[in-house]
Amino acid sequence: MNDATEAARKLLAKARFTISVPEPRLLPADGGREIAFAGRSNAGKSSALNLLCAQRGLARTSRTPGRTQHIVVFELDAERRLIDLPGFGYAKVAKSMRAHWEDALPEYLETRASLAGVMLLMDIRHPFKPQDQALIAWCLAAGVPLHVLLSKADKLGRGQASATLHSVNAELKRAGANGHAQLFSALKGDGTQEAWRVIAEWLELE
Ligand SMILES: Nc1nc2c(ncn2[C@@H]2O[C@H](COP(=O)(O)OP(=O)(O)OP(=O)(O)O)[C@@H](O)[C@H]2O)c(=O)[nH]1
Ligand SMILES: [Mg+2]
Repeated sequence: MNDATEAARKLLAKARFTISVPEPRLLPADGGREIAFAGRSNAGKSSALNLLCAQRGLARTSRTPGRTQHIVVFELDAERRLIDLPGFGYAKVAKSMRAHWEDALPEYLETRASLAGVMLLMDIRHPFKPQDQALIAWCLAAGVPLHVLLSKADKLGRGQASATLHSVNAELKRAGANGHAQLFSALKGDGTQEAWRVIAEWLELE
């Protein structure tokens, strides 16, 4: 583990629930640096946050998709935050709320000055759903760095997982995305080092 990775591991262990808000305009003041965890409902955003912060009960996880319907803020220190975004693409969430979020998300990506990067969670078995592609395009348009965690990598064999990683990275490159993908398993604890390295860079930890 290099120094930056270790600094990220230590800082994330200090993550504390701060506030949960229904829309971006109610977020804490737009200063310092924050990283948002985005992805389809059930992709594993909250599980990834819990693993990376080494705190089982930090973000609520569920077998029921659409659990996190608010924007949840976790403070790391006075200047740095992690954000658990509502999952997109969950059909059973009220239509009004879904439509609202579809407008609010690109606006958040475009206007949030403190947003240092987006961690996009994609289930390795179902990458690049239309909402993922939209998010990748919005990040690109807004100039926000992106890093993809291919979640639930434990669900595939090694060969299949690395073949998927390869093709996802080729697709990201083709799309001109400002970032690349890695394998991740919240269940097995795989992929933390690589994710912490990216987080350290985005949060400017030395
Ligand atoms: N096998 C396996 N299951 C996982 C992994 N990550 C998450 N899960 C499971 O997938 C389900 C959804 O995980 P969450 O972390 O709640 O997903 P989410 O993206 O936060 O979902 P929403 O809040 O509904 O948008 C839970 O049952 C998790 O236990 C993983 O790496 N491997
Ligand atoms: Mg969640």
